[in-house]
Amino acid sequence: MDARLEAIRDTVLARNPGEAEFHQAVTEVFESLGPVHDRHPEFLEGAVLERLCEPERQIIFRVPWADDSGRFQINRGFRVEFNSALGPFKGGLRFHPSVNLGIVKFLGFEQIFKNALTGMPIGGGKGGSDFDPRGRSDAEIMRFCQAFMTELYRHIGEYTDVPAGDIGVGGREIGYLFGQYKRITNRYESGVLTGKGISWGGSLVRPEATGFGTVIFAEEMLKTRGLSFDGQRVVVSGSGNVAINAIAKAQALGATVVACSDSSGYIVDEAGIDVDLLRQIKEVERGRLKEYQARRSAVDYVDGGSVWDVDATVALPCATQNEIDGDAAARLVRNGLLAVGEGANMPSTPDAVAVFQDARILFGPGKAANAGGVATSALEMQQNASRDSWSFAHTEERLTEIMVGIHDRCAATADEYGDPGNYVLGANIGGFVKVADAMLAQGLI
Ligand code: NDP
Ligand code: 2IT
Repeated sequence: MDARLEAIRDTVLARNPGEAEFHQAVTEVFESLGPVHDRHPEFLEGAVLERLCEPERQIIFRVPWADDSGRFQINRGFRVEFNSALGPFKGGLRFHPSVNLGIVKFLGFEQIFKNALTGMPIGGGKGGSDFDPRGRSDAEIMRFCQAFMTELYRHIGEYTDVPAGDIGVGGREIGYLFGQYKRITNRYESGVLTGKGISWGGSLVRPEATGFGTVIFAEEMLKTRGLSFDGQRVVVSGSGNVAINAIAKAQALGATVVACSDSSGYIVDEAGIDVDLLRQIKEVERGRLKEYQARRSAVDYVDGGSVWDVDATVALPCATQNEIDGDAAARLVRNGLLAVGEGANMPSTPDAVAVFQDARILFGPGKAANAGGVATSALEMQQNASRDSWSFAHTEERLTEIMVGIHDRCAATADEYGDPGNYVLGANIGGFVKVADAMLAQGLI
């Protein structure tokens, strides 16, 4: 890392002790930015990096709610409003027991660059709670969401901060959150949340957008080597929103997706995953992946273990951060891997990224490859602002244009900085320069 940037990075780490994932995300971005600072001394003079690493505002709050037996439960809520240079803070809410400030800050930090890469007018933020939705009734989920919004509402708004979903937060939760926001504020402010239902201000394609977008991005990478998804053997991790839609799109493009996972285990279905069955189990019944095996022939279920033990030519990690380590990456590379498209945020450890890059694997980092979700959220905001709703075909066309655009910008930036094919460099520099220019133009804020 460039020595000037390393000194700034060390200060950031010392000021935010114990926030391991935030440290990892900051370090990874800084490693790309040395050459930009050679060309743009004004960024150092303007203390852009120091400002970027300090969120504009961080909100931590108590979320008190009552479970079905009447017992009082207390969770912790977070919203980190990281950077509003390009637009209102924008980013998802994660409900998962692992959520803490360091995780919310890593996600919010990544979101700044991701949102910049989309070319849409959105700043970066993220939030969530250590609430565990697993095993909770619908009524408990509703009461939790209402309690969460009872504090969050005062900090958000269509021109201020626009949350959406992430792990553990999908259409059901956004519905309860929106209902409570409307009740408290007495305003039908559609643009305050994205990922809404279609009949009340949502956008077609938003549910599919992240998974579809990741595959579109990976397809563009494959094209640079004269390849495509057609005929590829694909492994996807996770079996949530991003994973299911990535599987559907990859198979629509002619690939066979042979495996996917949840936090308990993974399935291997050599005939190609039956997406309708997977949706039925995960989205309709809210069941566990294990149930897939009993309902289809010739399927292996491996309890525990890592889905990255399954060979693939294309890997699409769509579960969570740091799920592929250096050893898993090396094994995949030895066994014929061509490309990785990160549907999740930061799923590859720094060691894994190094293995992929050293082996010249096509590697699409999350902040570029999974930007289709937030980009389509921005399309939802556009539709809300104009009180319009677009067709599936039109919205999907916009998503495709945006993903191809992000791919091409990352590739062009990597070329410009002398490291062709390095999408990590391209995404970090491309996102950073846009935000940095806007921050300088807006003065010392
Ligand atoms: P979901 O809650 O719909 O699904 C998450 C999936 O990942 C589940 O299968 C879950 O398994 C698995 N998973 C979650 N945490 C862990 C863990 N600690 N260990 C192993 N498996 C885990 O979330 P999404 O599909 O929305 O999100 C997946 C990833 O994509 C996240 O990294 C998210 O930040 C990222 N992302 C999401 C976007 C969106 O639009 N939703 C946009 C861009 C990125 P289990 O059910 O067993 O917990
Ligand atoms: O990580 C992400 O980009 C998301 N969870 C989606 C954010 C959004 O505002 O749609």
